[in-house]
Amino acid sequence: MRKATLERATTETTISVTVDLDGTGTYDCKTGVGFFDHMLEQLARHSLIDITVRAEGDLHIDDHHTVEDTGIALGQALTQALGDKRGIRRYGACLLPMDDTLVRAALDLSGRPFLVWNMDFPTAKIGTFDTELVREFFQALSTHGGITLHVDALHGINSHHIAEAGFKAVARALREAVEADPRKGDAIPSTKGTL
Ligand SMILES: [Mn+2]
Repeated sequence: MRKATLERATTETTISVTVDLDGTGTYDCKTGVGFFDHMLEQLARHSLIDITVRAEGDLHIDDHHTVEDTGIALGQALTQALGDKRGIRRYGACLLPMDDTLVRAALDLSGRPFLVWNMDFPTAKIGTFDTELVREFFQALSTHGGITLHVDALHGINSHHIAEAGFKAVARALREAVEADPRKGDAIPSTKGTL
């Protein structure tokens, strides 16, 4: 069963995350940050990974710790659920349009965290949400999920669309990468024999 449940508590946040890589994209995400919940729901829906998140963070300061630590916990849960990565496709990519916006995501479940981030937001905020936190989330996900992740906005004039297309593009790429490749059987998809 490619599932994981993880609890993470610090002085700043208390987070529990459950993922099921072989899900149907169901979600139940409550972080206290409305826009972020909306983004996590996109991540689940379009990756077909079932995701449950409960986060209680120091929102009286700002959303930063809650968003970053949720990325850490989700990354750790992904790593745990993937195990030794036997039989997966490993790579995924997606070119995702959303109205004015076009985002490209490409990723490798390499075990080597690396983020290449080329997303410019025309506004500093989406409602009350700081747009710079989108990068913070994906940096944490990449680091703790062992993901080489490239995300580029090729076009985009609306910050909500750019953020949402980013989450959807990564979700679609993730869906492909975690999927079983029927031609691979039980093989680990690396000539090194380990990922
Ligand atoms: Mn939206």
